[in-house]
Amino acid sequence: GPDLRSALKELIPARKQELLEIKKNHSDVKVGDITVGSVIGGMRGNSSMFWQSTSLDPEEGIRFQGKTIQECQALLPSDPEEHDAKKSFLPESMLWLLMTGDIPSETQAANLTRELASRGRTIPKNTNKLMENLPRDMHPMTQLAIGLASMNQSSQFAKRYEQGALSKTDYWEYTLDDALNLIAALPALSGKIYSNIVNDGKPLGEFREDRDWSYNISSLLGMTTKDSCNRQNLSEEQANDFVNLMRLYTGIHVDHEGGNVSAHTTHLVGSALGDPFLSYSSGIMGLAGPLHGLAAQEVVRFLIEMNSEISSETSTDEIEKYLWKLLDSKRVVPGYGHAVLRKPDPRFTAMLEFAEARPQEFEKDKNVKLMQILSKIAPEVLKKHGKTKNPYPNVDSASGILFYHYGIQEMLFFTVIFGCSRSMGPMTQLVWDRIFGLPIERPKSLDMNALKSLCHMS
Ligand code: FCX
Repeated sequence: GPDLRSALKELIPARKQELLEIKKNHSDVKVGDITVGSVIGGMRGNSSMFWQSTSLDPEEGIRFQGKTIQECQALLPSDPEEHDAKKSFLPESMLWLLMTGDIPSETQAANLTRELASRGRTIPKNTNKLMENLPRDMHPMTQLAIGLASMNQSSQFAKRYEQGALSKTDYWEYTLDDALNLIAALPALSGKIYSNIVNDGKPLGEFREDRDWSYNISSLLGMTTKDSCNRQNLSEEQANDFVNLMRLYTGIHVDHEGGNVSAHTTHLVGSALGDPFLSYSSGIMGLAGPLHGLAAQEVVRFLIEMNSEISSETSTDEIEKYLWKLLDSKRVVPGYGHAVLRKPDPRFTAMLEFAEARPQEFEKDKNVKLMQILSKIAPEVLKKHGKTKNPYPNVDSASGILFYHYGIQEMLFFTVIFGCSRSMGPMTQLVWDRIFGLPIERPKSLDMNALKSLCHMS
């Protein structure tokens, strides 16, 4: 089958025609009413963004091109060399689905995997030098944002644009080139950051051009047995499981429709025709916020702390008491609740299933056990408490503690792994932004006088 670029080329005329028709004939159709509450309430419930490849259903959770996580798990190709029955699909397959709306064939997924590995083998010299010289104790997300922003020097889009040599219809091709280089560079960048933090900048593993993106992330974190330092002394099976955890995690964190901070920021910055590197570097800075990508580490701290205060992770009474104490002191239960979702997050369920499929590995881990038990107890307590609109676990409930289990225990680093994954949705959107020729984003803002006058206040 065709490669990604050719597949997109085939799709573009019809899709552009669709949007053109909507724009020409239906621009006056009303989407909804914007309330003052939404203007001062973070634009909640205000449908005002166009986003291609994912959407969030309050009941069902995230859908990738209309498909649930379970459907993706059943349909998307996994690594052909992986013979484990508990394997996860490749994030590369997901990228294909996001970009085209189609399930890739095994060959298409394998080719995209090779393409990313070949693009990611080296990162630009200046970026390397810069990363070498970053203070070892600099926040990992700052390091990632700096690394990505510095790659703007190699942006094909920026270069052609500056030369005035780019026609609007070609924007997307150079954007796609940059986007693929960006995604491909993330294993090396995140590996470099992790080695800065834990190994004084010395490499922890090797990049393999014949392996997949998640394998290379894992290897450069030192987490495979063959091509890395294996600081955690993982067995062959554990290392294999870790790569599968990485594939699962990075396969399902790619996107969460357009309005979340990292996706929206990337789109906004990109709408000023910033290149993919500058755009996603900004998205990464958004992801670094504690109300967004940093939540996973809160959960890990919370589980460890609770375990140190209760006599056993199976003691339901003590867990309930602990939760009430927390709620009575006006604190939140980390890893529970969601701004949009009203059911358990299917991403949480997928991570939980990963642990449940490996009982021997996790049965002695009291933090993972507590996470599992908590997911049954906390919703009941939160329902009784009666405040949160969604008493169920969100994705952050499970992800960090699984990484922690295998030995990635530098909590600030979790969000870097999130950042590797989250590149895929916003980069897909940026390519389509260029295909559609979407304009610069420029919502109207209102000052206090405008609000007061709308509310008939003097
Ligand atoms: N524990 C206790 N109280 C909670 C709660 C929780 N986990 N979640 C919500 N509430 C409370 C809110 O604090 C609010 O109380 P208030 O009326 O006194 O201000 C009330 O319930 C209503 O909030 P709600 O509408 O349900 O939730 P929001 O949309 O305002 O906020 C988040 C959503 C996710 C921020 C909220 O549920 C929360 O703080 N959860 C804990 C932190 C967390 O897990 N964050 C990860 C989020 C996520 F997965 C992501 O990355 O996007």
